[in-house]
Amino acid sequence: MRQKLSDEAKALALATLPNWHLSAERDAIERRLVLKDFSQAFAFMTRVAIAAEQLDHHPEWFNVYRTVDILLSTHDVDGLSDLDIALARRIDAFAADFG
Ligand code: HBI
Repeated sequence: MRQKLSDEAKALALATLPNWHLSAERDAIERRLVLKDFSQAFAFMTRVAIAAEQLDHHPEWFNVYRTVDILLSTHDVDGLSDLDIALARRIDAFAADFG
């Protein structure tokens, strides 16, 4: 069973995820990415989708043209879990590939 992250664990994790911030509305983390164009944004999203399937953990996201807004939270615990942190790290690695 997934465990919900404590406030301390959240703070420690976020200290290592400088591109992410806590959502104002939910127990979640958010990041906005702006890619070079729509094609790059969709290619990025495709890589994230494959990682999400591998982790069996999926983002809540919104894409308009070259911008991708991502929110990560764990439905099963109605909050943040270590899977959100793991997926955030994978997302940051993909983002770095797109420059
Ligand atoms: N993705 N963000 C998120 N949160 C979940 O709880 C979750 C998921 N993807 C798949 C998944 N849970 C399944 O493991 C469960 O719905 C069975």
